[in-house]
Amino acid sequence: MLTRIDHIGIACRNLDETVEFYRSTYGFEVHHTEVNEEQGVREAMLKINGTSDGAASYLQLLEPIREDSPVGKWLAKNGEGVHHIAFGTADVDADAAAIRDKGVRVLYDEPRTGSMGSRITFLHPKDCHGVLTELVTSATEH
Ligand code: CMX
Ligand code: CO
Repeated sequence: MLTRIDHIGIACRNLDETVEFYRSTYGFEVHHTEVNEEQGVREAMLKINGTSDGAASYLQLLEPIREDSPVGKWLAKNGEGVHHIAFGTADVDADAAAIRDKGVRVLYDEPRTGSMGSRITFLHPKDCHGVLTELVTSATEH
């Protein structure tokens, strides 16, 4: 079951400048940063609020480390902005399988590693009314 908005993914050209915008404009602080080589991004997670199940909601700021990565390609075409939304679930495997059975393309056969040791998969935006949609089980939940 999808129980929360885990994060909103935002594509940016310069992670440090974008982090500073969110800090100075809204007061959001960086909770975690990492490079995810497989996804081709350098990223910062800004924690917005904790939830009762031990997980949380974040903004995920994403700077591409390769032009041919999903975020690099998207930035070249669209410029900076909202890249994807991510729903949180305690069981990404079960939810991905159930959604695949409804005819929506799930991009990975098995969930891959996302921010902070989470397990993630994606639904094709063309099957989701134009929204690239991620499913996340946080490390605290698996
Ligand atoms: N939101 C909405 N539509 C998108 C999109 C996005 N983020 N990215 C691509 N599309 C659309 C394109 O506009 C294009 O539409 P048209 O054919 O109408 O022009 C179509 O999808 C194909 O786009 P493309 O540029 O040719 O890109 P690809 O097909 O090579 O890749 C996708 C698209 C979704 C398969 C790829 O972006 C992907 O695998 N995404 C999942 C991984 C990811 O995004 N990782 C970064 C985030 C990591 C994290 O969150 O931790
Ligand atoms: Co994400």
